[in-house]
Amino acid sequence: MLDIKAIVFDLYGTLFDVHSVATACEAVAPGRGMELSQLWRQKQLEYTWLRSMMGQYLSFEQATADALDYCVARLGLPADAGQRATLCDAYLALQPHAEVPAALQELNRRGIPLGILSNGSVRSIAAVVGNAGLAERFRHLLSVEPVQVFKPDPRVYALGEDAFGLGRQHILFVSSNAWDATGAGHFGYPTCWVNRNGANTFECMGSRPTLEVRGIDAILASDAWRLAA
Ligand code: 2OP
Repeated sequence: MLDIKAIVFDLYGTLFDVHSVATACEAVAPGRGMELSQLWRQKQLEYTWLRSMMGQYLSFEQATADALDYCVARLGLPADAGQRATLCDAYLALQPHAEVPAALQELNRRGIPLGILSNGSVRSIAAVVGNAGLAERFRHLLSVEPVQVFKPDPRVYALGEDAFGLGRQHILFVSSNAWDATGAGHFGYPTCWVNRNGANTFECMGSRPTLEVRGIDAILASDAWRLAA
């Protein structure tokens, strides 16, 4: 039985719906808003992986803006600088997934220390969490900025151990991004994959998450671990 003393959440996609920006995308690409949002998210992640491998760190926000420039060109969209800035700003006001606020409140009630560990900058993480009124739910908001490299580099995941002062075996890492849960599991965290879209497979890289759920509320009911502050 795993003795979980803290829970660390990925931000984008896990707690917050990155496709909240699809509405703003629709204004720039009528009828292609979700297509733009999905291509934008994939290219954003690709750019973080490439930047880490190149040893050329820059902010997640810059990677997001660069990815948008790619999408505008790739899809042939007439988006001027102002429209692109408006779209990037939408990433600062993402909606939490429906079950998230109540689940976080219940975890707080049980006294489980919570954190966020994200590729986002310190400023962006604070903006997204603050705009949703959820800042007080977390003991730590952790950005990759101090280590100047993106997930799934192990140096990023180590930030969670350092912040909570706990061994990784006592920290549950929660992500809806299978690649992120794979990286966290490789680092040594027990992992919970939030399979929000009902994907029919996890990553095929030789490991499985400790638990697969459809929403973070299922963390509370799982018998895979004991939750004890
Ligand atoms: C994160 O929040 C990009 O979803 C990833 O770190």
